[in-house]
Amino acid sequence: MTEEELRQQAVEVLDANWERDHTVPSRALYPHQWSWDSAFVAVGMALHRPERAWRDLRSLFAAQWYDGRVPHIVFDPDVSERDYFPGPAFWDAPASPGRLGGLTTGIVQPPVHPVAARDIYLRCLDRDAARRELEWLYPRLVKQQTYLFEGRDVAGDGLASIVHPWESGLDNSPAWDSALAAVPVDLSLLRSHRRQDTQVSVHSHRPTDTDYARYITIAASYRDGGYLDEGLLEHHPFLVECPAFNSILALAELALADIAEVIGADAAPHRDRAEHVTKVLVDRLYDARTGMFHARDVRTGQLSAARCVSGLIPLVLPGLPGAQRSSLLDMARSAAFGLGGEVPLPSYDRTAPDFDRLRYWRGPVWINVNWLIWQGLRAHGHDREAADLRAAMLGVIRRGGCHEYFDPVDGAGIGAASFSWTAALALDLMA
Ligand code: 2M8
Repeated sequence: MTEEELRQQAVEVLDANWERDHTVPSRALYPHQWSWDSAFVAVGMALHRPERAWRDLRSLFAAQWYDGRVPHIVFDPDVSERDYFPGPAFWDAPASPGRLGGLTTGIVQPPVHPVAARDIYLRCLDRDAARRELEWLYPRLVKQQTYLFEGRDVAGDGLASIVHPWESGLDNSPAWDSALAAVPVDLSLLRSHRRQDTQVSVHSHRPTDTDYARYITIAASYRDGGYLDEGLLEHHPFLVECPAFNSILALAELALADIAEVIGADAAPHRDRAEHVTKVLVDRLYDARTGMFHARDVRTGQLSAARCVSGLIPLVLPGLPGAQRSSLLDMARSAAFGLGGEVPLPSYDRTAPDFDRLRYWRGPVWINVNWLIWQGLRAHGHDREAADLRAAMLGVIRRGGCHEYFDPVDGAGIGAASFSWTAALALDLMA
């Protein structure tokens, strides 16, 4: 497939996944609006349909809660409760004044949206119209950051904690295994709630039933506590500081600084916060023994030993100190991740005994995290390796189509076909 044919295919995928005022990640598997998916999608849509890119972000932020959190899913009321589990009835999110509108979950995802908003602006030919979009979004983006910095600083160290693996976007990553081990497994929960994902996707590619039982227990705990963040350390079963989530939090501040400059707001506090988070990330989540970043279980204080792609994402931060930058590059180039090879970086250490080439975030290649690493390589001036990674990403997409993820051994497309962020980021890579 030529680049032009891929561009055409990617546009078709995004057009087919457009629903009224948002893009669904995949028609069959994910029929609602997801938070960080909308941000990645907006980056790619900015090129051919900027009005939809803005609309996607606007519809997501129209469902922002009063406390600033942006829900990880905004449910489409026209989609049956049976078509995605857990749906709105399970989440039972509080009605106004808890949230502004729409049926939503009560958990969040990484705040990629400021990066998307800045990138759409830069690509829009009508700068006045784009500035008005930024003026609408900016206070809402800031409110999301404030929620994460204040509501979610569970450890009091300046990093945001996730309260559920789904908040990372890297659902069944081995990064959570040790923290999840403390969460009881009640498989009877899956008898009362039917998983829908395994009806439309291959079961052996998806998180296990044990994972799902734990996901339900953790989500129910947060829901039953009224989605309040006070006192989480005393009673919530899962609290983790994720290096990818916090890197994106800092990156969001850098994008907000750029946006602030466009709309005449003060950029300096954003740059200061980005610098501070970068420093705390290094102090708290970097392990000199492995030369990469690891997730911290806030309940025990322990760093996970797993070497996951999330531990390389701090590379996206331009202010990362030289020592960490070079050790992350060494790790990325090593046999564990294989930067420079034909296939992009896997989600988990290829040399680990439990590396699983097919199971979701436990081995397969994902385009969104590779896109972040590609941004990092460029930010640090590694243009040749950035070009190699770009070629590897486009290579698997051209051979396999706009799949959700790819086999890290042979590059075959797996997971949902016609997946939105793969299509959108392919467009961005070819821009
Ligand atoms: C996956 O997560 C959802 C739950 O949020 C699921 O498995 O049902 C993840 O890959 C996540 O990162 C993504 O945002 C979502 C929709 O594409 O799917």
